[in-house]
Amino acid sequence: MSNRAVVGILMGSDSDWGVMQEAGKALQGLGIPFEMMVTSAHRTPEKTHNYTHSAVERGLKVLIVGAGAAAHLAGVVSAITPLPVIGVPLSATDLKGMDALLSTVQMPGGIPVACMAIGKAGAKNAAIYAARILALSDPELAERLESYRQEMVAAVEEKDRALQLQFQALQNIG
Ligand code: RP5
Repeated sequence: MSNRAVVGILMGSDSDWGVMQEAGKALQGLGIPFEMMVTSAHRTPEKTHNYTHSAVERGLKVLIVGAGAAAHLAGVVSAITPLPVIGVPLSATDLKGMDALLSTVQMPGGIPVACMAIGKAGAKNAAIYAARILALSDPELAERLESYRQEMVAAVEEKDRALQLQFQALQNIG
């Protein structure tokens, strides 16, 4: 894979970065070149339109879009581009992300947004989902994704081994 960005991470505000960096970390770990930008559907509509219109010709393949509150950014981006758009609803108001979740997930027919979970898990999964899309035409990336899955399996097995030791110790006390 060249160093040219194939994933664009957009977020509605710099206040989203604490969560959206999870997407960046996951892409980095999988060796996927990406770029990122703050742009808002409401506050900077022209910047959002210009970036999204040029996404395909600049070589981007997937867009990850995080926003909180009345989160229209992912939907607006999907309305402009033919690229797959993955939305990450973020907690930014007293509604703790439920507002953004409903705004992101309830897209009208014809303009899809693949909506992830609210918050950090959603940001991380957005990156892995993007990787799965890219892996359809990149066998080496598919192998790295499989290694990632195996690492998770090993980590869970390790946790279970530790739990079984504690369980045995508990029984011995009884
Ligand atoms: C949304 O409004 C942003 O995505 C952010 O989650 C939220 C609050 O933005 P700031 O007021 O912190 O800039 O558009």
